[in-house]
Amino acid sequence: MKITGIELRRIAMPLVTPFRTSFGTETERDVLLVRVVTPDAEGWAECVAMSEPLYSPEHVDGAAEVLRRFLIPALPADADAYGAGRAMEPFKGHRMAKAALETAVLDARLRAGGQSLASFLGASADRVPSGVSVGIMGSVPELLDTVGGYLAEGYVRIKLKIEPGWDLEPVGAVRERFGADLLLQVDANAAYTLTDASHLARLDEFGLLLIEQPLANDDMVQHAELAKRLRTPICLDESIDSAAHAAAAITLGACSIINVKPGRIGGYLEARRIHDLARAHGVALWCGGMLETGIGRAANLALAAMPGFTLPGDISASRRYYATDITPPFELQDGYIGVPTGPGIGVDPVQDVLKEVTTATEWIPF
Ligand code: SMG
Ligand code: MG
Repeated sequence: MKITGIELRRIAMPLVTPFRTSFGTETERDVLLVRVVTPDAEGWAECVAMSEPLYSPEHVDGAAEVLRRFLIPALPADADAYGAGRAMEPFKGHRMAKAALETAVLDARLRAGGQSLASFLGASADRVPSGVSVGIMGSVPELLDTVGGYLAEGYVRIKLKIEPGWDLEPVGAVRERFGADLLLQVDANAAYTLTDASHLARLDEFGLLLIEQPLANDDMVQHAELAKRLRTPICLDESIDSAAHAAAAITLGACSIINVKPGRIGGYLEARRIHDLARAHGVALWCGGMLETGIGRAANLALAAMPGFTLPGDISASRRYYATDITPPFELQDGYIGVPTGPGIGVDPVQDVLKEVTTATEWIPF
């Protein structure tokens, strides 16, 4: 069935609590939603680009511009997700924008065919263990309270955001307070350089699952060098833009674990390629998060249910981020979140809520 049009919709979602990382503080998520309309189904996707290019080179206004000016005009009206990928390939970069369009097409096609995204991807689990990412706080007691609260809710793994000046002390305090069995990891969002290697090696004593993206995104060789100097396994996030990057990182020894974010790498088809590659090389995977609404969260749950996703990811319950989500909320049950089973991503926006948070819409007819 031919695509009749595509809607770009901007929504403003206040976070329940500010989220501070080494690159900035988020208080509100400015989200671009893509809705692909065909006569027999509509597909939804969420672009993970943030309002400023601080996590990655993309930002949400730029993603909207690239979609309306280049990607959507290049899309054949009868394209499936593979066709969408091919049509967008000539345009360099802009993987977050591409991922949103490809995923919305994929969702529309899967809904039309009655197949769930989880089944399409080859998911093997019906629920996934849930971790939570904890921002940089004003003090260690505040951090301990926050972590204690999340553990009481049932989260099975804690990730602490770190930066120079907020690393050994908070990590040591969390380890001491919550014990050796706590699954604990850290994420630096590229805040260090290789000259910090001996400092970062002091994290080894805390028995972390991994250290995520300690160095800059293009420091692939430096990460390989750092890996030789740390006992803590290195996980890459910002450095992995594609399956080709994943292959390079694995070959170089730059990481032994990958944080897969479909939005960052251009979509779920590329995520599945990384899954197959990593699995063949014995590299562990987990699914990251970009403070998604229920639309992005639903799709990530399908991915995280694939067999190569062997570590708990950053897919937390909706209420960790939003008081009211635009879909029925995802809830934690014994530390797990259920994988949607309906066609496509398996969830629909709640129209009243969606209307309330919408700041702009744009209809692009085919
Ligand atoms: O969705 O739970 C989430 C956020 C997880 O820490 C998280 N994401 O580098 O992994 C990461 C960050 C990127 C977004 S920070 C605003
Ligand atoms: Mg990260």
